[in-house]
Amino acid sequence: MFIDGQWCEAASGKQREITCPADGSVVATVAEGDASDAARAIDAARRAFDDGDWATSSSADRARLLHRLADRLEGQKDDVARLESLDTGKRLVEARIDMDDIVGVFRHFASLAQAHAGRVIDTGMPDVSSRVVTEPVGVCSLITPWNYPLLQTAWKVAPALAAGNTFVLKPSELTPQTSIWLVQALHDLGLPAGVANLVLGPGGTVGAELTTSPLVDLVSFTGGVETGRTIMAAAAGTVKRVALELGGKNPNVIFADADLPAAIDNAVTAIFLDSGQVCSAGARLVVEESVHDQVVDEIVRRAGHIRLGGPFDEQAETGPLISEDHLRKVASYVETAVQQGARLRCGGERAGGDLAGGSYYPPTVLDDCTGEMDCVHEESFGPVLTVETFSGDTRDEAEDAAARIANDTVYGLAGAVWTSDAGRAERMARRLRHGTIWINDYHPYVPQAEWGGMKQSGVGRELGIDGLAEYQETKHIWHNTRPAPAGWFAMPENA
Ligand code: TXE
Repeated sequence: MFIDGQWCEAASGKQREITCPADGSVVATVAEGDASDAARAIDAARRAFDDGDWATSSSADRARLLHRLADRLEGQKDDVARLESLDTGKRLVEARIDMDDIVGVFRHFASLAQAHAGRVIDTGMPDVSSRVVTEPVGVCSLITPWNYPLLQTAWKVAPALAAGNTFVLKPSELTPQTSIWLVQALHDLGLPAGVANLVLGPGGTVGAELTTSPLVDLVSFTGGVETGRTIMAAAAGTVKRVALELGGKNPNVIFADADLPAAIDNAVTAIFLDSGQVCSAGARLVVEESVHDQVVDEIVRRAGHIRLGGPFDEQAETGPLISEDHLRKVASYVETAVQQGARLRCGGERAGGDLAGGSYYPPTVLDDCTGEMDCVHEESFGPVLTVETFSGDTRDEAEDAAARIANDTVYGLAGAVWTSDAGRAERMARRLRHGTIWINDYHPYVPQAEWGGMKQSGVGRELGIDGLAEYQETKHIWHNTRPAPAGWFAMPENA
């Protein structure tokens, strides 16, 4: 762990083995901290914020640091991608793409750091200067999951540093290696001691301290909705600022008038990319009845040909699930779906043969799903596609039916609509209550655009311009350069 500019073991001396889910091999042994380690790290971050120079450093200096961090990652891309692949089991080629995205995220916030310095207000009073300035929020607890470990960390660390905050980072206990690389890189680049701290360990102890400590000002969390609720409640004790990204149950709506070859191919990627362990995965196919068979038969055929394999298997098209625990959860989700009446079209049983030693679950399609089934509402976070069908006698009825199904979820992270009718595309995009809508596409994102969820998918936004604002306080400074009595209350005589 890295606390106050020093690498250290856990106070308890405990350690944890990190295993690669592709084959169960041990790929690292790291410290396993507890609440006392988290408290030390928070103290260090607090001191660095209150007494150090970082919070008042120039935005140009902070931007320079982020650009140099991006340069370093570009130079070490293959090594860092390899660490990510070993921890997550994801294919090296995907981890490399993640690294390119991360470089883009650092550079985006480096440019933004200098672009939003506040604004001057025209009060109409010549003797008054009124301006709105931004300041860092303070000490930030950054809690990240295991599916895109360094990418999700970058979405938090980059704006936190760009805005002048100090932080304690707690990555998922399953995937710590690239966070270790990150804090070492920041240290090498001259970030003052105490600004970036890393504590490893479980959510129940380390995470709890990070979300309840009165010394923490902001908690930014990406993970499951249950944990998000716990964190929001924990942070309420001292009214911390919270930013939460809690996943989704994302509808991918295909109208009969869509470019079907493109829609089908993207529907396969939407759900099976990274074995469905993507918060914005297109896990709910919502398809117009007249093309249901054509679309679903082809998705099932394609799903059956997807090659599973480990990070360094060049033939593999997607990898394992993160852990045996997660595999059991996905398997039980599919079992419940079938019991509730969903029709299993492919997959549905863990992969055997050469893949039996890893946590592999094949692409799975559940057809004939309805809004009453748990599988349509709960996130499986695995390679499982549910299929719901809509129809309507008129254009408006079809759109109403599609929108009703697509919005019938407590989540609201992302969704897509496929149609060749531009008017319909625009109408649907506005009707869907999700934070990102793709029209005739699925999955791309850019760091310049905000990312985040409506409803129970979370609170706040990452990336874009708002992603920096999450880490900034706004202060209004009113300066009367010609002070005078207010004259509001009568001046008592002989006072
Ligand atoms: O996530 P957790 P888990 C969803 C997905 C998955 C489910 C559970 O549906 O099946 O969440 O996954 C830390 N206080 N997503 O159990 O528990 C934990 O140590 C503070 C969606 O792996 O949410 C880790 O660092 N922190 C998601 C982080 O929270 C706590 C990505 C995430 O773990 C804590 C991953 C506590 N009380 C899973 N308990 C997405 N939005 O992309 C745990 N943590």
